[in-house]
Amino acid sequence: MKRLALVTVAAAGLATALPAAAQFQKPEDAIKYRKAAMTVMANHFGRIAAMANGKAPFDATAAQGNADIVVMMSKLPFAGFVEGTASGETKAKPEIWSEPDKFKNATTRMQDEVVKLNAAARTGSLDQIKIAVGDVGKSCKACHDNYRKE
Ligand code: ASC
Repeated sequence: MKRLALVTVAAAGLATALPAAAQFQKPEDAIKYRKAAMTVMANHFGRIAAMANGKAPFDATAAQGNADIVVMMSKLPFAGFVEGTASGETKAKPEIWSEPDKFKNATTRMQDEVVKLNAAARTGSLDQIKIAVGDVGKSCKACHDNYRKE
């Protein structure tokens, strides 16, 4: 049992350490993966945004749970932006690969903002959440404006 646990932990560590490209059999798989991760992230962010915008009743516990999911999901999409995935069923702009440092900065900004949203959710203050939701939204938009086709 102990050995099995060790093997499982080792396997999980290896899986996360593998280069992103090795995780996808085909370019389409990477595109599907990143879109799926974005979809789940947007859905759970949207549930908090709905509370912030008065479109859903404020539920502090639900806001916290959704923020946890957003933080986790925010780490995932970018492994899917592997070389050779600028065409196909994607709105990704070629600038993602021609200016990787700028793209990375934009993704890091979003990841930082969702961590702040999670902290705001933990205060239980809707006012704090409203501010953080606005900042997260701006970080989503900034990246989409530069790196996503219409
Ligand atoms: C969302 C969502 C986005 C961002 C963006 C903010 O809820 O799905 O892509 O916010 O619309 O401008």
